[in-house]
Amino acid sequence: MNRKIALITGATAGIGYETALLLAQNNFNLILTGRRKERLESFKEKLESSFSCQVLILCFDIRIKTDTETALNSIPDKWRKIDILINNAGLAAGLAPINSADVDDWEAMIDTNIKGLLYTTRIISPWMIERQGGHIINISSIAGKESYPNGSVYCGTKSAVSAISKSMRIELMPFGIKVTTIAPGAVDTEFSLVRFHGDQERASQVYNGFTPLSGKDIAETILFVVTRPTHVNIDDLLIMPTNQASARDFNRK
Ligand code: NDP
Ligand code: 8X3
Repeated sequence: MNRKIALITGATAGIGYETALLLAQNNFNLILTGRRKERLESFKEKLESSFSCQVLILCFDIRIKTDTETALNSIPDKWRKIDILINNAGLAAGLAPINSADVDDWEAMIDTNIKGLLYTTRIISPWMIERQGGHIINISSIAGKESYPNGSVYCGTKSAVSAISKSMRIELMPFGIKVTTIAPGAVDTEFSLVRFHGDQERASQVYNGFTPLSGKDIAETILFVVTRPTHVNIDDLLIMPTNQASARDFNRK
């Protein structure tokens, strides 16, 4: 395989989906993960027929260590030359204060956003070290830079992603491996629908009165980041809608 290989976690929707689409258009082969098997299968078919790239799909729940290990260790040898790992799978669950939030929501966020990212990186990074190269992109959030009320655990997980990412960068630098943290503001994906447990009405209110980022905006940023020359590492990127100036400041019309 002459094309570069990118592994994207959480490619069935939103940022991961749009990034897969754009990387396929730009001559990457892809390893795509997520829990929704039918989406992965139809996406693979679409990408392979539209862009003549090769796509390997892995269906697993990233919260479950053994499932993640089994799926990633099943990657055939010819696919293990992973050039780019995009740790994207993640979620917010609920928006509630510390005294009444649902503990199951907290566990889902911690297990997905922090532990899933760690399980994945623990398996893929040694393969990159062996090849003395690669690029890991960790999707954090504005919520990792600024905590907001009712978001303690989501903000905590994204703050953890940024902190882990900084250590990774230092640890992996001697092996020629790049590490980039990308922190988006509001992106209109399935994110809010998931956060509000399927409440469409509440989810749509999040983006009322301003134009949010799209998954494609983040995909284009990722494409820029992964196509810099070998000596350039984009370390830490905050990307916001024009009408969002902080986690809580929006200019809504
Ligand atoms: P979406 O809900 O649209 O997509 C989330 C993706 O993560 C899906 O492909 C989903 O796949 C996957 N995923 C979630 N939980 C699991 C799990 N347990 N196991 C495997 N895969 C999982 O959201 P976004 O695209 O917006 O989110 C992508 C990342 O961007 C997240 O880390 C999020 O925190 C971050 N982010 C989002 C922002 C936003 O405003 N949208 C802003 C800043 C950061 P499936 O359900 O098939 O398993
Ligand atoms: C998603 C953006 O502001 O809802 O990470 O936390 S926010």
